[in-house]
Amino acid sequence: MKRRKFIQNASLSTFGIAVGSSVFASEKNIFSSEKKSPQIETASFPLVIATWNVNDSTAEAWRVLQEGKSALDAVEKGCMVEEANAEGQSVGIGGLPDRDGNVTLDACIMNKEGDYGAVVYLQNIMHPISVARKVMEDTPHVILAGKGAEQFAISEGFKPVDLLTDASKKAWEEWKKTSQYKPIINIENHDTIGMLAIDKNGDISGGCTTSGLAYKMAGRVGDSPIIGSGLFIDNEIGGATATGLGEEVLKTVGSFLIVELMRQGKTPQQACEEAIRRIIKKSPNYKDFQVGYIAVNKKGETGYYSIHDGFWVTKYQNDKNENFSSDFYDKK
Ligand code: SD4
Repeated sequence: MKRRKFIQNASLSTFGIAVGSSVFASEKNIFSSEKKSPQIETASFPLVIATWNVNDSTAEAWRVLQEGKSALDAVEKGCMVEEANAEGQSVGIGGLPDRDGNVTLDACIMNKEGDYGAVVYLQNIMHPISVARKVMEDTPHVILAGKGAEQFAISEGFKPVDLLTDASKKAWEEWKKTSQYKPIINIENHDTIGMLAIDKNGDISGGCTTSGLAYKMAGRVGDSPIIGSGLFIDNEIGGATATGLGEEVLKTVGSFLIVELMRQGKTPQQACEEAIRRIIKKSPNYKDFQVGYIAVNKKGETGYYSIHDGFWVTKYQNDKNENFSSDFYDKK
């Protein structure tokens, strides 16, 4: 079943809870429908955790980690799987376009040294995560935007491609009939892939890649490529990444907040919950939008939390690639 479809169809599952200083999560493997023991200690690495049901991506990242490569290599390769998946309508090729019919991509990557690279409003390039890595490693800058980012990518050997697939074009044409812009919880394209990995040396890196909100205004950039908002890594402490309505994540600098809360002693779960509460406090209209966070600390403990039901994460750890339904704030 396609991921988006699955998210829409997913029935209520069991939900994660944080206990003491370790994170335990109740879980359900959606692909085998096998029920697991409700409380499983999650700390250990290497590990990969990503937003949404992206088992192929986490499997690729895991494969890279098993070769002994770095967490940075793992998140890049893992994110690339979704970027190349033309059926995924929120990342890379096949992403839903902006109001004018242009597919514009945002991505960023952070390594264990705290270096960061990003591309925003990138068009015609299939792998923004790799371009972001090149920005980080091969330029004196941290963010390249639009035409400049595209020219840089081409100069680095990336091939231009048409990112608008027939399916996404059709969806956009359908949308144009009403041109109503209203984010719909869990359906309005909340499939951005944010990925965190810890390699065998215990070093942490992260990546985040998206086509942003469907039918956004031309020129709109979300949280995903912005350091501290869509992603933040501090190799001494841990990492966090976000999905959902980017404007809300940006206003609360969510991923940085989570890492700082972990620095102060909170578990990844507690930190994700606090970051969601900050959004709730600020935005009385939180019922109308979704945000989900995932986090990992240096020990390999993980956490995830969202405003509403319907947020899923994928984790590859201890040789198991599994999907987890996130606990959430709005219990009605
Ligand atoms: C954005 N946070 O551009 C992204 C959207 C998202 O799945 O998460 N989509 O605001």
